[in-house]
Amino acid sequence: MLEGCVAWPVELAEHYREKGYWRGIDLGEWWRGCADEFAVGTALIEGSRQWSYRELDAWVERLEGGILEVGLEPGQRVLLQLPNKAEFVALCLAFFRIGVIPVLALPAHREKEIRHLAEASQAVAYVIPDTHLGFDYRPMARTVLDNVETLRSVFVVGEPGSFAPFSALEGEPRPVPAPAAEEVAVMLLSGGTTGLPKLIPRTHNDYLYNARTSAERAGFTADTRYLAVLPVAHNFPLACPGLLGTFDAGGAVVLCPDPSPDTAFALIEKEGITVAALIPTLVRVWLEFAPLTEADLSSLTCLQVGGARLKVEVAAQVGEILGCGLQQVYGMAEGLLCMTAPGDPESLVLNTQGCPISPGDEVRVVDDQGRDLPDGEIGELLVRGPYTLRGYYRAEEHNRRSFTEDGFYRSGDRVRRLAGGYLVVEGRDKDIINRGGEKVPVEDVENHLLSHPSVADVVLIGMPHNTLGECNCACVIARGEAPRLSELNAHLSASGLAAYKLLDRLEIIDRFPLTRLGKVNRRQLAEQFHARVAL
Ligand code: OOB
Repeated sequence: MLEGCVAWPVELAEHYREKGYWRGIDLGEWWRGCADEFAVGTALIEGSRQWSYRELDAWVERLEGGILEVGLEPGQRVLLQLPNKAEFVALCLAFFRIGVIPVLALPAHREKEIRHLAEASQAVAYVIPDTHLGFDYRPMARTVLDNVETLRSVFVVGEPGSFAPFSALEGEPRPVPAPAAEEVAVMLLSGGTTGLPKLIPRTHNDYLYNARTSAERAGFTADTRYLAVLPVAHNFPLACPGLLGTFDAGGAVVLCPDPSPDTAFALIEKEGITVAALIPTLVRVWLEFAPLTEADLSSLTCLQVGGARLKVEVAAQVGEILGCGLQQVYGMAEGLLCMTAPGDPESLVLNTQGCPISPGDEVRVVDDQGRDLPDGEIGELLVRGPYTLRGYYRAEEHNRRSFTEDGFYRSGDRVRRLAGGYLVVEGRDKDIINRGGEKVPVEDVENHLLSHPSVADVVLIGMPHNTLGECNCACVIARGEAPRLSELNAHLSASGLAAYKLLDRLEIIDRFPLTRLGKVNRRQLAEQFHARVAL
């Protein structure tokens, strides 16, 4: 396995192979199999562009040729930051086939995150759109290119400016040696509990199993028409079951350029969409607009919801208002996926986040001392299994804290297990704010706020929010005159932070409550302000 990654122990790997979880084929070979089997079926639709499996495969082959011609090699990392465009899909498949490893940045990431990702992955190339949602990625790419030593080239989908156009990655098809199924296929990003995102290496074996098994749990078939609403660089719409799961079943993927109900509802009618995946924040917006739309949403049979806890009251409205089934999805880029199934009793679908998709998933719920708890009690979820990482990329020290000695990943999520294995996510221990599904690492934002001259000290807490679930609230001890919210946000933007990390609220206080050890008592601070909001 790529240096800097942690492989599964030999016996466990053997076990996963024996059980048939790992099929020993790489994602390139898998895709070729899909292209052969579903040949003339529709694979991908983006706006007025459309590809059958065979047509998409022909494009992937041209890209393979071009990628090798520009000198990219198996095992090298390429930072990919594209919105929901067909180029993202074709390029990923071509990279999978060659063994070049895409590092999947989100379109919302800005200079700070991108530089970190390029450095941490030692990326040699960076692929961007020209502009997206009013942001020009090219000046940012210039700064990143100038500052990251390993980075040699930038490719642009759209108007390239001073960089290479995307078409430079297209060439003559040529034979390519297949990567090993045990090798890293893609790097995903962690929500990040300490500062900036960590890189999660996912292998061909494990990611294919992830996509296929979740597609089976969701009942995907060749009739599935999947609408990719969330940014496809995220694990949920990419492989849970998402794009890859839809391809595995021979269905069609429709790329949605933005998640607004206007755009999405029109596409549901036009393309006869059967499944879409959303975060809870968007579910609320869709439920609000569905009664007002003239679009026919009757083709929709299932809405998959995950990324943050879905309130029971909202869950109950999905069937009533959208007239489709609900499937709860509790997942993480690190691996473990839990889902409810289409035929599950309503009480489980509304109240739980499902059960693990694989019999190979070993889930433990433990107390503060790491002792296993009986069903029904709340504790931290630890997990080990055929598609859960064994270590972040090049992060030895962090790995010592994030994994038990016998390789269980400490999720930082607080869950309760019901008899039968269904899980309810009750909260979390880790220092992130789940802002409507987008994960905000508090330490990262705090560090940037500390560099503002009017901030003597700061603690970032998650504040309850009606639509987002949680929002970002900075509790600041001021130095001299108290800073204003707009001033701090301007400072964060100027530092190059993604927009979802900006502050929604600011509270100026005199001192922080402390624990008996003298550390800031974050929980008490949060409770103090939650109580105030509730007043
Ligand atoms: C998904 O992946 P990430 O890596 O962005 O975030 C993972 C974290 C989990 O550890 C948990 O804290 C939270 O997001 N989460 C949920 C949840 N799904 C994720 N919390 C409550 N209820 C849920 N249903 O967010 C992700 C990856 C694959 C599929 C779906 C979501």
